[in-house]
Amino acid sequence: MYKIVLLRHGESQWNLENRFTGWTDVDLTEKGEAQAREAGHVLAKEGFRFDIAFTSLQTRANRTLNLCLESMNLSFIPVLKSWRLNERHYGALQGLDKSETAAKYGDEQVLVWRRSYDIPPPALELTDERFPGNDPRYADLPKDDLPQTECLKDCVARFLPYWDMEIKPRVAEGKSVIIAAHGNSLRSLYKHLAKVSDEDIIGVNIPTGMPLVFELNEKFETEKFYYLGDPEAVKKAMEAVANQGKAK
Ligand code: DG2
Repeated sequence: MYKIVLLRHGESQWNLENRFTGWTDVDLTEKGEAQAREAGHVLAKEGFRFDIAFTSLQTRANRTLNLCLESMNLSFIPVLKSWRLNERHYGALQGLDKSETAAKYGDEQVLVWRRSYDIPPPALELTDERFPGNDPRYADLPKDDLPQTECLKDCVARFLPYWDMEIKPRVAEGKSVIIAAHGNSLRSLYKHLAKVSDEDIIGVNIPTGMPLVFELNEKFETEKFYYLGDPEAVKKAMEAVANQGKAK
């Protein structure tokens, strides 16, 4: 039996401001930092101990991981970072207020952009300063891998090879793994591990800073999955995420 932990970063500045973030590199709020430390405390209390960690190339996930590991006295473990764990690219929506966008285009349209499996938000122009090709951290990526927008299907397509090639083999050799990433990049892995259909993934919302444990058998099939922490608080946090895309 293998156990892996998925952790969405703590509240970011743009989560607080309710803006579409995607590949925009925003930092954690103070509340987000506290959530990250608290996640570490909860994990330690539940007896978790990690051998290796994986995260994106984005500050909010990197810092969440560091703060979480620090509060577990595990700052020394190896951390592997990849753009493949980055948040789904939100295209031309990046920077816009989610509620204002819903007021302008309708709740239904925003739900499609946020949660549909295969309909991407409007794409960025290559000349747009938000295009990842303008960010030196992605300088080594092949041009074709640099997104102008992504739907969840695109995110699954880039995340799963990394899961198969880098993360899964470590788990199989007995390493205890934590993955600190983002709402939608983690929904990609969630969909795969929990075998969620393209239709049902629309209803899955992952809250910030709450450790999500997957228990897998030797065939890497999910036996069960659950959040650590108060179930009521988890439920409320999931609903709050769902409601972020509604007009006020
Ligand atoms: C959020 C997710 O990403 O937003 O890109 O706005 O997890 O990095 O804060 P994260 C964003 P929703 O898809 O839940 O609107």
